[in-house]
Amino acid sequence: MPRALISGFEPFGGASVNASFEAVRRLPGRIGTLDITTLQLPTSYARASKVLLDAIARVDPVLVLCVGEAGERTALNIERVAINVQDARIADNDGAQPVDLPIVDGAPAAYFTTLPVRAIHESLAAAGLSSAISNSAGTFVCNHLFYTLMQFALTENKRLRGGFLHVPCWRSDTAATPNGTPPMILADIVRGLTIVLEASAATI
Ligand code: PCA
Repeated sequence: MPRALISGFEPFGGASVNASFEAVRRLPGRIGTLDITTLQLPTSYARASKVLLDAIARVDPVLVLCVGEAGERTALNIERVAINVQDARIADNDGAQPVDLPIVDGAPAAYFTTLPVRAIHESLAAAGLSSAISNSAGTFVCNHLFYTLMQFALTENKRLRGGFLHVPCWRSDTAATPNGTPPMILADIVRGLTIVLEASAATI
C-alpha cells in the first residue's frame, strides 16, 4: 500500500496549540489507498527540515503533505510555491530570527509544489470548504520546510510528490477571532486534509 507522510507543527509564538498538528493527529491510519503516517515537527528553522527528512528516510512515502497554521488566513490555503528566503517577523521556538537570508546559498529562487493545486482547490470547494490557491507560504519556518522538502523531492527522490497546506488558526480554549468564532472548525480542517490527500493520491 502506498504510504503518505503528513506533518503538523508544534505551537509557536506563545500559542498553546497549533491547528495544523491538532488536525493532522486526528487523521485515520488509512485514506483511500494511502497508508497514513503522521508527524509533529518543531517550529524551528534549524530542526524542522531535519526531522522531516529523517522521517522520509524511515517511512519511504510516495507523498508528503506538510501542514502549518497561518493565523491570519480564513481558508484552507494550498501553497503553489516555496521561495529561497528566510525572513522572520518573530523568533522561532529556538529563539532564531533570521532576516533576509537564503535558505540554501546559490540554490534556485523557488520550487513549485508537485501536488495538483487546482484539482485540490476544486475538490475542497466542491465539499463546501473555504479554500484558496496561495502563491506565498511566507518566509517563516513553514516556507523553509516546504522549500527543503521540494528541493529534496525534485533533486534526490523524483518519485516523491510533495506540498504544503496552510490552515486557519483554531483554538479550543480562547476565541480565535475578534467576534469570538474561529474561522473554521477543527472537524472541517480534518475533512479538508482528507480531501487534499484524496485529490493528491488521484495523481500518483
Ligand atoms: N506556522 C508557521 C510555522 C509553524 C506554523 O504552524 C508558518 O506559517 O511559517
